[in-house]
Amino acid sequence: MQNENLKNWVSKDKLRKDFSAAMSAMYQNEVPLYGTLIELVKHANSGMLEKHPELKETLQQANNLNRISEERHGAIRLGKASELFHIRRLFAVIGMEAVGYYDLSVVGIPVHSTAFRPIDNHALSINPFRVFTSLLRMDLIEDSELLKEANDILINRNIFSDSLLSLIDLAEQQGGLKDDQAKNFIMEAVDVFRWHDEAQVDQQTYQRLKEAHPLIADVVSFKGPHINHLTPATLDIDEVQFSMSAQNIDAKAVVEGPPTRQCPILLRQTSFKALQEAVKFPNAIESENTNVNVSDDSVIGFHTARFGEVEQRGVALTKTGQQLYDQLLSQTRARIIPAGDGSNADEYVRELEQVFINFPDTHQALREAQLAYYFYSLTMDADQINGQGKSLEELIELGYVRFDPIIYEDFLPVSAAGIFQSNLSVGLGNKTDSKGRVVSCDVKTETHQIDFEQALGVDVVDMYKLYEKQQQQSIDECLQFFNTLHS
Ligand code: OOG
Ligand code: NI
Repeated sequence: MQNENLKNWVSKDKLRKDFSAAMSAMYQNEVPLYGTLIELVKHANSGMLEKHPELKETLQQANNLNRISEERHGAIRLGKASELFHIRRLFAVIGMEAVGYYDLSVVGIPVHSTAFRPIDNHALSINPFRVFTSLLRMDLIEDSELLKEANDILINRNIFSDSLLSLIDLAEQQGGLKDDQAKNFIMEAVDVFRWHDEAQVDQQTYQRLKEAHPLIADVVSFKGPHINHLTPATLDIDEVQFSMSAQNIDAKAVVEGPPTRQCPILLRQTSFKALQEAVKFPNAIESENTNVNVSDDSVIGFHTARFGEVEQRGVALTKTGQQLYDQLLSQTRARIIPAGDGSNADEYVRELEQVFINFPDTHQALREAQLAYYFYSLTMDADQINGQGKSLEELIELGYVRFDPIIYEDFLPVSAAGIFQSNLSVGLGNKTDSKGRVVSCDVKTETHQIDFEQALGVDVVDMYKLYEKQQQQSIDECLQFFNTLHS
């Protein structure tokens, strides 16, 4: 009976694929410019594959070619611990786990975050959909009256429907969902992230929340955690950045992350800026003591939060590699911080490129210095020799084993802060944010991780362990091949 049931579960990978597609369709509908961005990305990607057959081969070898056109991430912002707890359960149903902890308060943004994503190779190759998920740090609201007000609003907020919570319960109990349950689940889950053009606070409250921080207003004022952007992956981010401005799309002034390189590392990101959207606010005077009927008595205002982003992913770095990256980025930003209006963009890019000359830029050098992770596989010639007893290095030298970059699947706190800031129009270009906190890139991550994990209900997964394991497994498989073939 148990086995019979098992056969009927829709796989988590399929659920994630469907969810990601449904989210993309909803967002293209809500933000049509996102659809334009997808077209630009498709164009840039096919151009790149045509020009660089070797890139195509590399992607194919590491099982990453098919996912390119599907690949995307999104971002949401949550207001309270229980929301994070249930969001974790929701994403688990579609095979996504919380990986990494990012404390963005140290870069001037009052949130801490994780990325929900698939963690094993097979799942990643089918669909790598990720959601960068932030939880508001209410303890950073200094005004105690406003804090109480925000808390009261959030306590009463319920972002999950009862039927969605039941489906999550069911999936946990059964170990999966059947076809019709899966369809309902996707529909209900996507609904959580839908845009609501009616605020749940009056305009005065919205303004006060916004003055405390625009992010607080974005979370507390609305009925749900609207998806604030989706991000297709590109193989040529410079081309997409260029084509956005060629089409008069209001793009972010600089691409976040490392400079353009022969061997892309980590993650580069850019976006078109957030749109100004009309929002209905319930009328303030009446809402003091009555339940206002929003549709009858409302005020139109504006909110700026939703945008479209694009990303280019490169090789994952080891801790040593990440330290070198952090150090070079700090060095650059100690000299120049990109201004929000783009006025020093060229200068910033020149400085960044200059400083990053110190980051090796061939895969051979990156590998030898153990700065990056690689996926090892057999070449076509592998079965023609007796490689028994030979070391990995010898096998590479002889041309029987090849190595290809393991793609970075995670995020970068300083880049994330840059994305937040350019889309909230706060702080960027200053060394301090609106609260006078220093916007630097010396990221310390221990501080509030325990609180975050308590809210989440589990510990976050260590990304380095995942990359390490992936690399080691590929090495073991290669060596095993040579040691069993001729024994
Ligand atoms: C998240 C910003 C961070 C990224 O790609 O680094 C992010 C947000 O705006 O909520 O999505
Ligand atoms: Ni993003």
